[in-house]
Amino acid sequence: MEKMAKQHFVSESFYIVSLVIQGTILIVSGLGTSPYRDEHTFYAAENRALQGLAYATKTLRSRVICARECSMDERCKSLNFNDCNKMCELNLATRRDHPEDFNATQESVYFDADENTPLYSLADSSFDRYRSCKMLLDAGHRSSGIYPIYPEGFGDGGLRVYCDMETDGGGWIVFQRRQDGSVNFYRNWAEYQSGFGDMSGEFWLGNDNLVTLTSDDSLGTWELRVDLGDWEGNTTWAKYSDFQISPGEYNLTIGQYDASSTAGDSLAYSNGRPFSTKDNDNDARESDNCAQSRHGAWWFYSCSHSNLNGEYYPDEHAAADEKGVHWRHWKGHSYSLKTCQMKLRAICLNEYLFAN
Ligand SMILES: [Ca+2]
Repeated sequence: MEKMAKQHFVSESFYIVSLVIQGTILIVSGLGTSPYRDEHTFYAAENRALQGLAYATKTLRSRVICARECSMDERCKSLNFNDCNKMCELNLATRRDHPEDFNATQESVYFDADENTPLYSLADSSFDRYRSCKMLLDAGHRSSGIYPIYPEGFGDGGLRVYCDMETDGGGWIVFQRRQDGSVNFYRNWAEYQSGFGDMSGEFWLGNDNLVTLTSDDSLGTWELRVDLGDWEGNTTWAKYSDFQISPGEYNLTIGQYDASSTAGDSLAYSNGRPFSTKDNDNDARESDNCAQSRHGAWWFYSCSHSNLNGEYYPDEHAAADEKGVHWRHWKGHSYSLKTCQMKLRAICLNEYLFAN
């Protein structure tokens, strides 16, 4: 009773729905013109899903709207809603019918008409396996460092990653770091594919890992952040929405450049481009192999405005001809940076995408 919210929605069919939410209970009641049952009460089990029994799947903006869909269909016996990707699944059965398919699933909530269902809720902190650095952070892990995560596609072994729990709210999976030149980054396709280096120092997490991570849309979408440092101790950053690396030639996709970024946008020029290494020339310059002439591996076009996998130089002046670790819109193409990190973070789809 302590937390009571009452909302009214008018749908396309003038079906008026009154919703009362009290903790884990959701009451959907139809008024007047509804041809269906007048009132439905749904009970929630947080971090649960009934798997493999959906007859309909749709993207809806909230669990309330998902529950309304269920209440309007005689076939619907229960529902799952993913708070991140806003996926609503209407199920033909309940957890009682199929206890073996009623699983612990982070970011998901399950509803049915059984008042005992809330007893099956799981707290975020009850999971011993987390699917992203962001979920680790939300469960109370606040120190940056190496953690195992278990996203879709990595199986029981999971993936070891370095989580940055401090920068910009934390929850970042770091996938590239340069800081002292201790690791050679002028490497071939197979090495960039599988990754190399030392995760507590300089490293590349691997293109195949980036493909698998960014294809897991149950976590929402991915944002990309680049942190840069010069030889005078100055730092800057750039952030992009909708980061994805595709299978095959590891094409880069980035969405919006965050306008509050301070580094300038030196990656838009590479948007959509395949990855190139010294032994795999996928750039758009016929007479040249950008990865060879720039001593790096990047999403080269003809060639690029950045190359954070370039040659590491002991100071800013040593790099001529774009060979260094550079980000053109901050320091120009012949300034080789002292430090850089590239990281990605899962974010739930923004509410504004679904706003009326
Ligand atoms: Ca070429």
